[in-house]
Amino acid sequence: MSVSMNGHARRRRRPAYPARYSAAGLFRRGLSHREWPPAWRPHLVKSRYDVVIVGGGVHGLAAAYYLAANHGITDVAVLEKGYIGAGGSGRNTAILRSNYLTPEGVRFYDRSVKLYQRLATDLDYNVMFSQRGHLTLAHSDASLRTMRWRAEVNKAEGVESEVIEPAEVKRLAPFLDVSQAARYPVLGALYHPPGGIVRHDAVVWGYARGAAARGVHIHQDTEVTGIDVAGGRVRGVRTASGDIATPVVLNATAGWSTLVAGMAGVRLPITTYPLQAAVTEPVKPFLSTVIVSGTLHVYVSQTDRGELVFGASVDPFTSYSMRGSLEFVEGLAGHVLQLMPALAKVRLLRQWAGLCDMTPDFSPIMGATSVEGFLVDVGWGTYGFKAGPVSGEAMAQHIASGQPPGLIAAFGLERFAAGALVGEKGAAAVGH
Ligand code: PYC
Repeated sequence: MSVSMNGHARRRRRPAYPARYSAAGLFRRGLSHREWPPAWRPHLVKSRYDVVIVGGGVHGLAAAYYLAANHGITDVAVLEKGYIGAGGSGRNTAILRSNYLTPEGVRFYDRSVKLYQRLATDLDYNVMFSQRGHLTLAHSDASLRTMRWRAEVNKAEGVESEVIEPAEVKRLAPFLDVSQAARYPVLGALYHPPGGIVRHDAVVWGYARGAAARGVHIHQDTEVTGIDVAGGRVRGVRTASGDIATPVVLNATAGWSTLVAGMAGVRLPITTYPLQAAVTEPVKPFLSTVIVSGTLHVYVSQTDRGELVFGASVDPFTSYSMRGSLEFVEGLAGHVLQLMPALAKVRLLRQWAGLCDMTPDFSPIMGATSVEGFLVDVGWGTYGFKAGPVSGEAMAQHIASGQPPGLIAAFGLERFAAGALVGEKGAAAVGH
């Protein structure tokens, strides 16, 4: 049993998965040539829901899943203007870590890593989380100092991180040039064994399937065009598929978070920048950790298929454009070759961009707003994907209980007026 928004006890629904995924099931379907049923069924948009979530990325879908799974709140619609995972959730470089700088950040992202560790089992969906370790390289005394600081905060919060010497870096990543002859010699690194990579589209589909199995309606191609507010509280949303009455709207968008909040008359201290990434052709496995260099503005990991996935810092201008640029790949290639000269002949396959909503302190904005019933889970900058599970869990708890859980209390919108910022820039994967 759990308690609903209006205080009534509800019985938790057992998930009615369309099909359980298992090795035996795979074998049986292979033999019988029977198709797998769809992961979830489409529904008509209803004229009323208990909760409407704007944004069908990992944050919105995770919130819907935990509302249903943890609190028995299933009369929930997720509205996505494109297809699920079309925004930041499908455009990030799928890196997970919790080696942040502030105690609030470390605790928060550590909970996310823990949820990711059991996500495949919870969702009955293989999200391919590989905890292969995460190395942030230091090329200057100043970055070594910040890494020691991060390592101490991490340890104090029970998160495994330590500063290691160049010889140990070389042992973990033999292809790195750690010689003193390098243009930016490696002086050490912050080593974070729990960090790794996950299959980002699987995370999105797994949450969508799990939420839908518990009664959540997922509406793709359903753009929110307006939010109705009267008497200081939210009343509903308008979409191209019809108006929806609801007492609770969660803005879980990235890139468009200020525009969606603006529909409810809420202003957010956010500016939006494109962040570009690229992937190479597959090569033999040689890189077993995630490597980040803030000085060289590059991070790289190798997928299970052998491709190298690269990213850099955000573009140096605000924009809603999601187009790749030649400047990005030229800069990226130069920096990658300084770190790993052996990659000179590897070809890029594809490049793309996503949108990052940057806040003044590089921490998210989560919780209530001045409009009653209108909540936000926004401002993720370059950290959004890794926070998906914990944000969904926390926002679901907030909606169910009417109070922000302690884990997100520091991330409220009111902190900007109160001057209680949570400075997390020092934990950014690359310079901004
Ligand atoms: O914060 O680890 C990170 C990250 C990687 C890519 C973008 N952000």
